[in-house]
Amino acid sequence: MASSLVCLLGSLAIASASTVKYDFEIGWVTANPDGLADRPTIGINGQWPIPKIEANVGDQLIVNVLNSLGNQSTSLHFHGLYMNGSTHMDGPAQVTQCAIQPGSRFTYNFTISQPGTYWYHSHTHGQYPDGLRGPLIIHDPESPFKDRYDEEMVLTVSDWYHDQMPGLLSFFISKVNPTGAEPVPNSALLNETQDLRVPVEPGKTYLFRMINIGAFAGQYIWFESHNMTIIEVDGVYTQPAEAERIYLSAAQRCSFLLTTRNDTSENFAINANMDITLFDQLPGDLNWNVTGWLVYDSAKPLPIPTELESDVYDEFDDMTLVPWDNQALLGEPDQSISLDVIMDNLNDGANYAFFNNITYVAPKVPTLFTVLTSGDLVSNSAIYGEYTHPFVLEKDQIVEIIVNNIDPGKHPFHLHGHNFQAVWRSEEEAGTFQDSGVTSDNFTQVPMRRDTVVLFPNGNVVLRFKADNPGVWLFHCHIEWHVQSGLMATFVEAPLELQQTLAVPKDHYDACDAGKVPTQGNAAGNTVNLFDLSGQNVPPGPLPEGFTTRGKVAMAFSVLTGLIGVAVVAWYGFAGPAPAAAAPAAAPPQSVGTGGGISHGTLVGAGK
Ligand SMILES: *[C@@H]1O[C@H](CO)[C@@H](O)[C@H](O)[C@H]1NC(C)=O
Ligand SMILES: *[C@@H]1O[C@H](CO)[C@@H](O)[C@H](O)[C@H]1NC(C)=O
Ligand SMILES: *[C@@H]1O[C@H](CO)[C@@H](O)[C@H](O)[C@H]1NC(C)=O
Ligand SMILES: *[C@@H]1O[C@H](CO)[C@@H](O)[C@H](O)[C@H]1NC(C)=O
Ligand SMILES: *[C@@H]1O[C@H](CO)[C@@H](O)[C@H](O)[C@H]1NC(C)=O
Ligand SMILES: *[C@@H]1O[C@H](CO)[C@@H](O)[C@H](O)[C@H]1NC(C)=O
Ligand SMILES: *[C@@H]1O[C@H](CO)[C@@H](O)[C@H](O)[C@H]1NC(C)=O
Ligand SMILES: *[C@@H]1O[C@H](CO)[C@@H](O)[C@H](O)[C@H]1NC(C)=O
Ligand SMILES: *[C@@H]1O[C@H](CO)[C@@H](O)[C@H](O)[C@H]1NC(C)=O
Ligand SMILES: [Cu+2]
Repeated sequence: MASSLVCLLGSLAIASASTVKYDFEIGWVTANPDGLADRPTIGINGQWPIPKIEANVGDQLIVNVLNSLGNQSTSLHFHGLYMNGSTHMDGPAQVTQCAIQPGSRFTYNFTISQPGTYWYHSHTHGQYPDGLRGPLIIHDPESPFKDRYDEEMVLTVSDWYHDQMPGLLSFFISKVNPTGAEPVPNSALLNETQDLRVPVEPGKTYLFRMINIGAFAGQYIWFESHNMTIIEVDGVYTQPAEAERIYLSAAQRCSFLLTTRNDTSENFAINANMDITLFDQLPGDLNWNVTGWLVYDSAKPLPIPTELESDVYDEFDDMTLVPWDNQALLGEPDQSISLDVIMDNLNDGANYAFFNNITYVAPKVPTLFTVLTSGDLVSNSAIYGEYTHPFVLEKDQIVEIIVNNIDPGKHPFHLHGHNFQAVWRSEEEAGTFQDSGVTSDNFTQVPMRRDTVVLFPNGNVVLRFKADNPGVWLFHCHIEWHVQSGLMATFVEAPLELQQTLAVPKDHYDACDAGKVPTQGNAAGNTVNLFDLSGQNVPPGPLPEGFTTRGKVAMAFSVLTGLIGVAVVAWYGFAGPAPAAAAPAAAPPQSVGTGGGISHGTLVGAGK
């Protein structure tokens, strides 16, 4: 790994902030982490898994990227970092930068102001599940827990597909998949392998930094005969909390202390089990669990995991965590944004994800460049286009986001540029927040904070944060399928201040030139009348009035499925270009879910 540490200890009086530099050549390698299939995988400097990034609080991080993929553009997002003063380094393509074209170089350069457990991944066209995902650890010499452990370990969980994302996505968002059934992973991985042995010594305390770097599956994680003492979630220190089992959704992190036993007579299984309630169908050959081991004595056997006595996992409830700093509930919001999560079909027959009635479509001009070139109109949300779903936040407002899940699936919601207070989370099936009768009197007075929170099926969450970080920040579900099907909104925070203070380096403009992406004007690239959105990128049109909604399509398909006795995921062909003429047609099984899999849940295809 080509990384170097350059100490910039200029003056003796200044704390030892360093510049940490990584040179990353992103390219294709072959990997086979589950031993089942070699596949082209996106690596760095010829390696996969990709390197761990490490720095200290206060350091300046420089990541020089060379895109050697040849056939795909890319970008890097440093998940959970505030990017305070450096929103242009946040990574999402067409939001804060243009994608890095094949053969091009691009430098990420920013200062890190926060300690904790993070990760970095591609934020371009659903690419990270193809391998471009790795840990990012910010060490803290001042950690309140620094005297509580002997050693630290980084441990990831993830899911793995044998097929590449471009092909999976063109199936997922298409008329042959009208219920929007997500491709089911082929395997679960622990630290990107299925053969993880963690050597431990007796009578020691370890700090484990666990990260779910997967695309889709949440995972239940536990260490047999050992408890965990949670001390950090998503970069926020917590009051120590004991847990037997935790749940990490895609993108969540958790650090915990684990004290080893005093004797070395046995080794113990580490379990990471994918949450199969997320899957519409369960392929018969899927092993959705992965096992690793705490190895006290390598001469002793590695035990097989103990089966749970019931199918209830009873994981630790992260809403009960109390931040170490005891930050109180933020006051009544200056701006409250209510987002209803809906899945529905558009007139191309494919299934999309919506916040309210909008499915995200990237603008022609990256939103940040619209901020920088829109003069006096910068605070008018209309210029950012309808389908980026923009919300302009004023400097230092208290912002509240209410998310109502009008969908029977779990969704892990992530906010860029901040962590938020999770002030309320309902149980499953509670309906919308507005109809539930819950008020701010019910909110947690010292709320748990993190940057990714799980919203339960047909439930709701209420989040609050202070708009003290000028930038363009996405709010989205972190299931990569749902990112691609549009479950995303754009927060344009303190844009006037941004316009006045931000200097974007030349290589960012070069990336746009190389990709022929305009850097001026509104979302449609219009520079004269910024309210003229003609030519903006749009989603497919709505289904014709009176035409079957997704629910009806799903129901019809379920009935059909029942009749023909095939419990595979939806295959459905529209008879012609006019959806009104739709007629269900049998189609061959897809490559991801092997045909003949066990039907999981009540109605195949009805739930999503
Ligand atoms: C890109 O290149 C990789 C590695 O050669 C190949 O496996 C993959 O199919 C290509 N993808 C596309 C979309 O052309
Ligand atoms: C990184 O940014 C700082 C200013 O924030 C600048 O002084 C420095 O030259 C930049 N380094 C690189 C390698 O771009
Ligand atoms: C997991 O992988 C990381 C590299 O990404 C490595 O630093 C770490 O030591 C591994 N963890 C264990 C417990 O082996
Ligand atoms: C873990 O915690 C649970 C509940 O607090 C307790 O019942 C159990 O004995 C603990 N197990 C170990 C190995 O400490
Ligand atoms: C290990 O031994 C120490 C010192 O005798 C004791 O305090 C501790 O409780 C023991 N730990 C376990 C898990 O038995
Ligand atoms: C995964 O683990 C759970 C919990 O122990 C168990 O019920 C299930 O049968 C396991 N699945 C497989 C495929 O081994
Ligand atoms: C969403 O609804 C609002 C208000 O009803 C309407 O103004 C807007 O055009 C709709 N947007 C889309 C994408 O349909
Ligand atoms: C909300 O608070 C009210 C008043 O304290 C209480 O009666 C009600 O049960 C709470 N609702 C929920 C869902 O906890
Ligand atoms: C960003 O920096 C400003 C100025 O130092 C500070 O007031 C603000 O709290 C920071 N925001 C975040 C999210 O760290
Ligand atoms: Cu989702």
